[in-house]
Amino acid sequence: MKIQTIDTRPYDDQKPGTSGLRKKVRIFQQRHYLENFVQSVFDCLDDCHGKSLVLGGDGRYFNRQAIQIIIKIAAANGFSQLIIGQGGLLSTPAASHLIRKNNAYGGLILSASHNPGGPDEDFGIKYNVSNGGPASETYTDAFFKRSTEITQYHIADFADIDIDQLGEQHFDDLTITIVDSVDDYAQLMASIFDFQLLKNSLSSGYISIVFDAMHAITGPYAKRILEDILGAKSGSVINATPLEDFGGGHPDPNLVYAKELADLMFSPQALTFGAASDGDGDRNMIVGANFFVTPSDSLAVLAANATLIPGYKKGLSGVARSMPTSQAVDRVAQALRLPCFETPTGWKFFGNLLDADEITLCGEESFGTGSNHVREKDGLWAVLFWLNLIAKKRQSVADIVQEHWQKFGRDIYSRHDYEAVDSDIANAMLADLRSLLPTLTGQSFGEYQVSYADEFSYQDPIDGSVSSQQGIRIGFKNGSRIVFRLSGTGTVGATLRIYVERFEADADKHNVDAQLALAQLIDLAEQFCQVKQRTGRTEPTVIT
Ligand code: VG1
Ligand code: CO
Repeated sequence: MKIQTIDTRPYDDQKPGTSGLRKKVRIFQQRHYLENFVQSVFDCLDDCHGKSLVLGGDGRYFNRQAIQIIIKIAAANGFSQLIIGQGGLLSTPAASHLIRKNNAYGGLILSASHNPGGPDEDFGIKYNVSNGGPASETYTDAFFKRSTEITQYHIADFADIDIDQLGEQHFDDLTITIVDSVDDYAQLMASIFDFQLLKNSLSSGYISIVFDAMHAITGPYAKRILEDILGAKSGSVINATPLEDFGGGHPDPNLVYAKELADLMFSPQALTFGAASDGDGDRNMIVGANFFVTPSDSLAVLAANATLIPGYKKGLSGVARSMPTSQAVDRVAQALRLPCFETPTGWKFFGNLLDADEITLCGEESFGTGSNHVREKDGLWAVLFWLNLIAKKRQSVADIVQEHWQKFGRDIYSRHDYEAVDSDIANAMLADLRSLLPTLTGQSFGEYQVSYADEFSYQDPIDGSVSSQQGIRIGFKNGSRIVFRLSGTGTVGATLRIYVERFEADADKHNVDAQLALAQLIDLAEQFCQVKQRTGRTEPTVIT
């Protein structure tokens, strides 16, 4: 194999965010940009020689070109096996599973997740380690540092590989294996859930479903599992073909962007169950007939009912949620006497807890739920979990959630996003908020008395590493909370996220509209950060 060493110059903007490096496609297309980053990653790993690497992406624009480049750089750096999803396609959870199943050294996942795709939109890349999970901050900091110093990269000199043909190809000491993108993942799901029960419920029409793949990666996975294997009516999976530009939409599963699904599920024709996933297949939105399940509630419901699922029938070792996720799951953990961890935003912080078997289930308010079956959040897994619960309990989605609230109380919750805010304004806003914090404790605002006001810092209980500045929290005596943080996945300006929650024990007040129930807290949030006043916006870009 002929290997070339190419001289290059560092870029200064290759710092990975919440989940990998995400930039506009045009930035990735700059000379040596992708090559620099991939070489920087490999430079920070121990020796790559003789090891295997999993490779795949969500199929967005630039996926196929990027895969060819990465194949050649991986070959030049000594990997002996590359395991690639057919057509370059792998959902994020499927990639995580392939790394684990094959005892691979790691994997590169190409995705900007829920961000739009196309020549003028976003691309992304992230490295996952041998447990199948995203590299920790120690790694991503090292990748960034290396990228600011890099002067050369290595690349093998061979023709593009056929990534559409299943099977093995050999080049000297390197084996390239093109695998079916869905097979292994589908087998994993069959080992966790009661497929026979699901088959009976779906093929008989007892449960009717619509799954919106949003023209993204879960199309082929959902079609195979829900329609072909479990017998859901053909056409239950909509927008099922992955497109390079996701059909021009945002592959972000919320009620705004999954409009077709939302319109159907909030109409008289609503089916038993509706769900959607995102660009790379790790998020899930769950909807019942005329009923939306907040992701925080979803996590709590799954934890409370886990023993009904074959894969979790022995119970959970513990649970975890990201800091801005509502405290609903904490109540379940308390009732079941389970350890409950609060981590910073981003799946990489769950990895150590899962590896050490401190937790079995975990989740985030941003439509992410998962378990120890992989080391990423997993959209279709959550969908199958819910379907299995509905089939087993023989209850509607709304009944399951309302019954849960009656038992545990309801954590009324909402997130307000202000997207593409001028970065200087956003940073100043947070700085001012930070300086306000010491004055807040003890102050009262109507019925809300501040019991703590701080900036979240996390010490990993397993490796002791500390991650600071992970979001500003203002907590009140009655258990309510407001959290502010800047997004680490956006590619345009800054995105301010405001998370508000209030606990309601009274079952008579559970069926209130969240925005109304939270109105006072939402006003307070504005009073504290003044985002509307400072940006001239009249309302958030997205409310969930
Ligand atoms: C967002 C979510 C976070 C999630 C991350 C990656 O990050 O808030 O919970 O882990 O996206 O998800 P941020 O920094 O923009 O708030 V995905 O599906 O984009 O990989
Ligand atoms: Co995603």
